[in-house]
Amino acid sequence: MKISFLAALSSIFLVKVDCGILDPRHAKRREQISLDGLWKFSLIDYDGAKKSVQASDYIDIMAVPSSYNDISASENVRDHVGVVQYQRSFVIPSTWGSKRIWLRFGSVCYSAGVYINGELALSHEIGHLPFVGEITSFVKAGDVNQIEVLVNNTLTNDTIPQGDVEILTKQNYNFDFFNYAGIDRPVLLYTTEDTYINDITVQTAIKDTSGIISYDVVDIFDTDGNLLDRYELQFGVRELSWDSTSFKINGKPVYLRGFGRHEDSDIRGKGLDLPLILRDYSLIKWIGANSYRTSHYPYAEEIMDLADSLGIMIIDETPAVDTGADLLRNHKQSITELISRDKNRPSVVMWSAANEPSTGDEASEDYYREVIAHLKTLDTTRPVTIANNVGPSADHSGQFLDILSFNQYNSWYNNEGDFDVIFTKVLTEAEEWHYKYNKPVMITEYGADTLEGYHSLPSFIWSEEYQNELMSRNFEVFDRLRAKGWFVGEMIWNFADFKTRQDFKRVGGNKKGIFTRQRQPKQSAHLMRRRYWSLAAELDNATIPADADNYIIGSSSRTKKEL
Ligand code: BDP
Repeated sequence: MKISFLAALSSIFLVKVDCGILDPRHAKRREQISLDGLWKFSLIDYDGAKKSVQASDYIDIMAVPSSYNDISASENVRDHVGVVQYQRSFVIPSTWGSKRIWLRFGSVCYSAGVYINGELALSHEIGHLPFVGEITSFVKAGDVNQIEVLVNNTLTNDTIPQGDVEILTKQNYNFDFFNYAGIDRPVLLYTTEDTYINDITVQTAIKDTSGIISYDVVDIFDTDGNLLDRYELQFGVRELSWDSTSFKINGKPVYLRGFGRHEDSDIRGKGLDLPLILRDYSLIKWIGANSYRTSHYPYAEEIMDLADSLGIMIIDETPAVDTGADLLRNHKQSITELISRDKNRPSVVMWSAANEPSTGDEASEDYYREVIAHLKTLDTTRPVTIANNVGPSADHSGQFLDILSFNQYNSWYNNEGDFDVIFTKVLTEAEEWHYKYNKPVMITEYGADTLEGYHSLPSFIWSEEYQNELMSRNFEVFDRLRAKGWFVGEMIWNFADFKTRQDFKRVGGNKKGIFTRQRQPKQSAHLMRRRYWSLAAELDNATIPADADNYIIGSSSRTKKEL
């Protein structure tokens, strides 16, 4: 098949698909076939021809789910700009002949055109979000079928996030994480009857000591009483509220202690990796955090399911990172798809409409009025924020938000080596946000790049000691702010080191993690563990784990019996 690069670039795949949509794995009457595994893979040149496969270049097989960039040994694959093609065959059982057949992708980055037996069946743009479509008329039941997926990673001024293509082989972007691409999340075929459950909305509240659950769909039966579809939805009973000084869950003020994170790891990039996900949650529990932000895009449904069941609070962010005020259509669409996917999740306690957008521009006032109004038409039960790096005096977005979040990199991108600036700068900015808009405030990013194993006394930039000192100076001002009664959370940048584009400022990626990319602790993780558990003890009555502090002299958090 010959593919027009320009057609793919402008995403003119015209087939409508449902977005958001219930995850079929929780449906109890549907048959399912996973298409995860090894697919044939090729790069498509900008003129539409398949690139020739050199033996030394790459293998023409790709794992699904995974990002394709770091699997191959070739920079042609890693740095490819434009379209790649995935192909495989699958068998539809003959028993599916009487059913409706659907195909669902957890996420394809950035846009996808899906061909079944040579015909365009589905298309979608915007990465990190699921899409599904009916393919009954495209497949042959009881026979072998072919699927091809064209994936385009090109970012332009209209995509979310934005980028620009300098020449046809060079993609530029400003955001600070590698532009991984591919079929990053699972691919599933499944069946329904003619009548099926398309959507469910559950809302919960607390009245006195009772939980109230409202929902608008149950099982579906035909006229003879046969069960046609059943969906089991995990939900939690809780009520969120907020005012000018606090953010509350079930009437109790919450203080968020967590991280900004990334979906990122060696080899698989942003591809779904269940062992990694479990390791991350194990570390989040170990360190005593209660929350994180899905910086800077929606994370896999498997990650969100675990947050729901493990009781971790999420600030759920759209893919608008470092964006200008000129991509309204896609920005609103990403919010629609994100909320339809995550609206029933108890873990999601706040929406983040963007990270570090240009809210200092005058045009951003009308832009964010419209973006937030759109978000509020979809959900009013959760507060909305933006992680801002434009100071409050220049900002035009705070008037539309419920909670004000800011990112500040003192003693890193300014005043290197001088920790004394931290206290005043953080205090001043937080107060300015609060007094300008009379709303609760939190910090969503602060931190320092740190090379694990590099030690320096006195502390020196990039050393483990420097990261610790910078954190500890921030903790001091956070505590002063907490005492003011309207500071509702702290999130360090970042949970773990992660890959970025090639850049002289980055040594093997962004190293602001308190864990390494392999998910081992830097010295700072132990410091953070003592802080987060101390906050948990003070605010939530939690018991600090016995091993949070080593015994030194005279006192210990271990009980006498253990000693
Ligand atoms: C912030 C961005 C984040 C970057 C971080 C950094 O929100 O994506 O990775 O800076 O520079 O401005 O480490």
